Amino acid sequence: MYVRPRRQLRGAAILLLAAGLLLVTAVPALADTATPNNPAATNAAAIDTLWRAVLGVTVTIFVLVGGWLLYTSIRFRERPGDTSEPPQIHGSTRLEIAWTVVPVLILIGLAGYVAYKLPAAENISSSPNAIKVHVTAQQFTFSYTYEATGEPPPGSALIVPVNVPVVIDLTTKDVNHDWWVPALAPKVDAIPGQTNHTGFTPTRTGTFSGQCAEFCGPGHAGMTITVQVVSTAAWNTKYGSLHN
Ligand SMILES: [Cu+2]
Repeated sequence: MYVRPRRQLRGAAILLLAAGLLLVTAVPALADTATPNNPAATNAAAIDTLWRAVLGVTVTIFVLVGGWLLYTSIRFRERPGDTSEPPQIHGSTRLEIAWTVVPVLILIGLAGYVAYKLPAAENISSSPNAIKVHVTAQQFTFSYTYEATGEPPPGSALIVPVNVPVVIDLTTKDVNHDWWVPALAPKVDAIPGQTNHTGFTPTRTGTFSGQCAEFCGPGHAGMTITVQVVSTAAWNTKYGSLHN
């Protein structure tokens, strides 16, 4: 007679459950692999946290539903020689209410968490110490001017000090563009005749690259962005005159 591999199946179900739980709790350890960026600013960190929360919830649901589907299709499959009719069940009000209410509650929870985190992602500093930069987009470059001095940075990169909020005013000379450095700040459109705002507070030094994120013509692919976050010492000795 055929022996049902019940133990293995039960083991697999428990493993799947554990995998789901692990994904939720261990996500911070996977920050660099589970999300597109290793954030370098408070704003990007908030976006990253949101990403991981949504990913954690959805992956867990996928593993649980997919695992249950797999388990039941193996556990209750037709077996050779067994011609008996399985129990015929027509509807279950309780189950149907549950699978309607539970997803709605999950979505409300996620929406609430996003609404709670969004201000940190979009936060544009009103601090008087913030470094204000005018970013001008045109086919196919971004150029920068420090508001305090009207000076541009020495190269093509925007240079800012670490741990000081940066406030960006974004305009365009021609068509729509979009300033986006994923490790630092949310993307923001440059729209003709309008000044848009974004900002970020860098939390570590380094060179961070981005890209125009709005198709703007044949040179769009080459419309790159480089932001150099320098130490306070380097800023004070080398670049402070750009701002003060
Ligand atoms: Cu573009």
